Amino acid sequence: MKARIVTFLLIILLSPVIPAKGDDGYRLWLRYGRITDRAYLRECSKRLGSVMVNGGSPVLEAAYDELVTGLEGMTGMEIDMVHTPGGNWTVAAGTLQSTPLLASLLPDISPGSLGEEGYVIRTVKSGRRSLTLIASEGDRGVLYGVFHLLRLVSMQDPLHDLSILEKPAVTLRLLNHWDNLDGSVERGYSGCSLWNWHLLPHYISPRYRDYARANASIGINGTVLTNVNANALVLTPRYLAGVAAIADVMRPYGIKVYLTARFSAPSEIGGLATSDPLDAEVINWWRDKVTEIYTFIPDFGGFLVKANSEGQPGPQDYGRTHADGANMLADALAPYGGVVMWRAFVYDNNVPVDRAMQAYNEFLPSDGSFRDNVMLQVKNGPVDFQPREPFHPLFGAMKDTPMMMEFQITKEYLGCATHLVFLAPLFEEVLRSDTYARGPGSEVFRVIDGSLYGNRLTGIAGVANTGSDRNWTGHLFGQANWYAFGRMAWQPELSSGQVATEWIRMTLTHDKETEMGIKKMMLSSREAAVNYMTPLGLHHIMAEGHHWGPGPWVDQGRPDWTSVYYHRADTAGIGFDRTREGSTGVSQYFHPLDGILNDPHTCPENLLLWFHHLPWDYIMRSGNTLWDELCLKYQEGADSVEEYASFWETLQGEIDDEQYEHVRQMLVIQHNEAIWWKDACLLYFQTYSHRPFPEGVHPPEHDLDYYRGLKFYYVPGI
Ligand code: GCV
Repeated sequence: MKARIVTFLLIILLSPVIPAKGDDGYRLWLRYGRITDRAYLRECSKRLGSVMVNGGSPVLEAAYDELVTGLEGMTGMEIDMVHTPGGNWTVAAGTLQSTPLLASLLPDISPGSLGEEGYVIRTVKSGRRSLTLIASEGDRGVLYGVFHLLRLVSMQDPLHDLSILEKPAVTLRLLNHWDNLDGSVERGYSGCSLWNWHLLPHYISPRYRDYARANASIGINGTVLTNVNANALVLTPRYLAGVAAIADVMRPYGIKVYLTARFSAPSEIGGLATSDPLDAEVINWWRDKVTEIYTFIPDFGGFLVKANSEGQPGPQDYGRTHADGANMLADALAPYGGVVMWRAFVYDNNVPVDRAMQAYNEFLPSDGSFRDNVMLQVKNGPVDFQPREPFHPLFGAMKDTPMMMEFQITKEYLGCATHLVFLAPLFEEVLRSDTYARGPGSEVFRVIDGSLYGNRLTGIAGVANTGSDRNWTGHLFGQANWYAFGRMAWQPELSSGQVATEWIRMTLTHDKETEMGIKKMMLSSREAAVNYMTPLGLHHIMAEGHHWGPGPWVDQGRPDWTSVYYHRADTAGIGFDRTREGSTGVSQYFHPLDGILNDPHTCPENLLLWFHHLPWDYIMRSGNTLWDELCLKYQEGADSVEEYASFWETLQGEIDDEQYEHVRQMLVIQHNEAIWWKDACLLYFQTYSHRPFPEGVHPPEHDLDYYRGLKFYYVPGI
């Protein structure tokens, strides 16, 4: 013991006072870098030096392993592992059932109050000893509690008088990978897929475990491994063996695997003449297939399905409804406890109705006709992950169907991985929007957590931004979006500011001033991107196909895939009229929101052109004309990025060199692209407004033909 104390003191004395250099970002927010604050280290040594472990399940083993690795990494102490309750320990982590001592020290925690995933972290006195307890009713809760304690240490938060009780607000917290079996990732900007199907199941990349650890640390408990534009081959034994191998790595971290089900699989790989969901042979095929899947993966989570959407097969190919299709799969999964997540992302250019209204029209009549193990997975907005959209009107409208939120963490429409855009403000804005479905206070997060209509099944999904890049997400700040998604899936009421603070301290710095500057940049970055891409409610004006860069002039091909369909600019004005006199889109929202949106004077200005077509000289609340305001917003967006780049340059020497240089270069690219967006869009819209740019707007470098003529090949993510 004496030797250990001496070693510890030596480590404290010899600890470097500046952070290590050359961080390639692989460790994400789980860096567990050495703490240099000596007072805090003394506190750690007093409170966290020896851990009582009890219980040997794989999940608990993973929890203890993480606790010891994390604490040893951050403090330099060698952590004592005590195996008997009577020993001289200071931290105990376990379930209330398997560790009676914990239950006796926490008498107020009644059975059933924490559940499998909830936990308490509490400081208690036992004689003269001060103990830190982490307890749950399930192994996964212990794991989450351990990660919470490690977060506190990593943030150097106080460790005394802890009294924390946490339970996830949402049951299924999933990443959706749009990863293809050939290793490419649809809308992926961080390298190739994490899943190496060529080597699976025989080679298990160490990344799989680190991916699982990262997800568990933020409460993610499921992963859909494959693209919604599905390949039926993943349901064949060759691939199922690989899925099982991944599931084995995920299991100790409380993560279930799910797959996308290609609706035409019975015909494609089953040799059947049809994939009609009401056909007896098809029903049997899926039953047998599901049974086979569970022999490979006994805790398989279920299927995510994109059907009759953007060319994917589905029940409507056979004259059946979405409910027929979803229920058939749900019946096959039900005996095993599996779920179906049926996507509501459906629209058809042959339907002469505003695309933003089609999913609502399609699904509302089927409310209540889905099996109990079906959830409807709905994108946050009614078009497609635009920089800003109103919330999807299906939230609140489907009273008898569990609704699952789908956010996009990968930045398909937000500058790919190149732009620094912190998405927590977007998530927060959507989750806190009031649907008014049951009067004021019917926020979207209450639909998602099931409290609005008392749904038993609840879920939230994020389209992943991970890939084979060494730092996982391409841009270092992309990690913050993965982090934010997990934290807000666990607790949808969490604020963007809280999430940003956590991520910055765990990933970049503990210096207060640096932290505040980075936080300010992160919290304003989504609005900046909206401003230089699609201000005032504009949407879907990006280049076609790859979706990178501006393309307001796109007018060829499927009308609902063009830009002119959405901005509707003409000499009279700009914007999509979704009022009661227009497409009537506003009427899909509850009262009084429908009326608020219907009137341009009450409609939030950041959604004005989503709901209204207005003249160029329409007077905005600022007193500017619409044209001038539009121009100034574009300029403001580009200026914000210039400020980020200048601010970042002041951080040289304050944060890790490698991280500094990586972000510095990315911000230069982002600034150039922000100017590109501004110039291309303003020159194009000027051909309709016939007005000069107001004072303060920098003149474009090139003419419109130049921007229209730019061609790009091999943009990633297609
Ligand atoms: C996976 C958009 C994207 C597609 C994506 C689709 C979807 O259309 O551009 O790449 O397909 O959404 O969410 O299904």
